[in-house]
Amino acid sequence: EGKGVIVFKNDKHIKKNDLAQVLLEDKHKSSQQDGALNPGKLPAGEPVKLLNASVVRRSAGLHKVMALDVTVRPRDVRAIGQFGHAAVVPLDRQEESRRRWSEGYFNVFLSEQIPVDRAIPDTRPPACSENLVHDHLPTTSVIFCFVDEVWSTLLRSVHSVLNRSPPHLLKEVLLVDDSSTKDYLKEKLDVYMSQFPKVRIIRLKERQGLIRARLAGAAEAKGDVLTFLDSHVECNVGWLEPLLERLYNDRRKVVCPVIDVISDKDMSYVLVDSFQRGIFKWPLVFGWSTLPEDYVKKKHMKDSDPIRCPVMAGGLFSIDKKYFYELGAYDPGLDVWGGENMEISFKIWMCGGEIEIIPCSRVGHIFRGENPYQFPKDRQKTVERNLARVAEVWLDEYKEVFYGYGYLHLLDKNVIDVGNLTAQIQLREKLKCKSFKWYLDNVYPELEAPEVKAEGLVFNVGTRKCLALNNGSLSFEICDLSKQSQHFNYSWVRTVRQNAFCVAPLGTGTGMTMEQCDNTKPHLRWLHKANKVLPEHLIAEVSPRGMFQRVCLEGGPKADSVYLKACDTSSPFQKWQFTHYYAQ
Ligand code: UD2
Ligand code: MN
Repeated sequence: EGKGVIVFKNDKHIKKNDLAQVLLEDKHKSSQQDGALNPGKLPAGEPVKLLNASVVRRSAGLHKVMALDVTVRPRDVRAIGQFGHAAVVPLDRQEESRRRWSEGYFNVFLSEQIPVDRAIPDTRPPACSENLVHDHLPTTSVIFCFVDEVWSTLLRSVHSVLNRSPPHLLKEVLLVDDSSTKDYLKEKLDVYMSQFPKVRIIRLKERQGLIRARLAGAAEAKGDVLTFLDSHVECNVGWLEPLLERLYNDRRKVVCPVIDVISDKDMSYVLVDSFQRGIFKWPLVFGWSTLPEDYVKKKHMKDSDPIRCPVMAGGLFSIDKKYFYELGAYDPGLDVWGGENMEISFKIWMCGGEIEIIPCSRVGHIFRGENPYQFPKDRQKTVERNLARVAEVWLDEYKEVFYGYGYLHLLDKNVIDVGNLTAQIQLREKLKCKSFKWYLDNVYPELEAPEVKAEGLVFNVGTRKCLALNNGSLSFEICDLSKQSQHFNYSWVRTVRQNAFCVAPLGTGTGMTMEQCDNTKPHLRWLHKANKVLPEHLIAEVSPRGMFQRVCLEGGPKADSVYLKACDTSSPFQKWQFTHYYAQ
């Protein structure tokens, strides 16, 4: 005992082990110097316990996660929303509360009534408070980007970080103002924040969007780790150390807290279900999904264990600063909002890193139905363009799945300009990142991602023959699976393809030709539904008599020919079947 010895009292984690003592070299030097609470401090005379080596990787410098929370015993216990309880709008203020909803697309009125440093329930799994972390963890810069954020939520976000982070680990709080238009976010904010030496405000002269705003924050950051947060959050007790601990043990891990829910309606702080991970569905739509029960069982997972995530939600995560730049940070060509979570997630996994949710770290977030700020350009077009950039750089052949699931129109060069991708593609090469197929097979095998919609022989019901490509021209042959000339793909972008060549119509009543495939050419697209095959660019064609007339692909009953003819549902010569269908 004495110098360099730390005592753990009532430590369940340690009690499990026969060896119940631990020696620490450098007893919380930094935390004491910084005036932080000393978690290991105990009344004199307690027995010294030793930790088993299997519990402590390094024999020294551990302490129990700090339960720093100056708000546990709040000054104003009767304030509304206190302890994360639901708040109620008085009858005579309901009209006002409704009116002010659109200031932030949540209950701005209630948010204003709730203390900026309210207490919230500790939603961590019970085991978390017993976990050990290293004394000398890397420091972090916490970066909040915001544009026209509501005053009360911005303040509550900052207070929650200041109140619940060990001071020696919190290098600074960077507020990146992405050219807000609201007056209160100017001088008033400067004055308010000047009471906190750790808070710095960075003002962007022009609206950059959250992606480039984060890059601006990162460029200014002095901490070892970057921790990004949305500007309407509440960090919970003990939120920071588990994140930093995980990075400290492996700097290629990118870690996210569990995102608890702050109700947009009554501002209550709500715990979310365990074992949730971030996933996406086509076309790159983020979502949450519960880990399959048998997976949890097989891996003997506890609710406090880190959860591997195919993609992160985007807003709240910690990453080693050097590693962030090694990965090439974000694609700076992404605008305003959206898609950057996909970009960084694919990049991390495919280029050697990992994404995890750390259940012992909890941060509440107000999920809002609408963005409470203006988009400089059309919102939908902005998000689509960002996603298309991500698809073009990271998805390899699977980008067709993305486009096929609802973004086909983006392939038309006149519709969207995704901008220059050279730097991003070069980065991927430089980092020697793995393929998207590798990512699907290894990180997200649950996702259904057939490369094509259908493939095999193209059988015509009327002729009972199959399409064949010989010397550049199409004809019918007796079906024969062993002949490669009879194998075609029906792709996600709806081309009928053999190798690099795609079936193209010459025009109504005429035959077919083969063209070099080019996904940007609408006339190479075929709608294949209910056995019919229709040339898409002719679907809306109007006949000379002004009648809406559809044309279908037909197989010649006598001659070995394929041509377009007015659709006739009863004709077997217009019925086509591929050997295998993977998706509709
Ligand atoms: C989610 C993420 C968000 C981001 C977004 C996709 C969470 C909790 N949130 O949407 O961080 O990844 O998906 O892009 O995972 N902002 C700016 N400039 C802008 C637009 C927004 O600074 O031009 C700020 C905004 O004030 C906020 C943050 O960026 O603090 C995220 O925006 P959001 O809250 O509207 O995004 P959210 O939560 O809907
Ligand atoms: Mn948000």
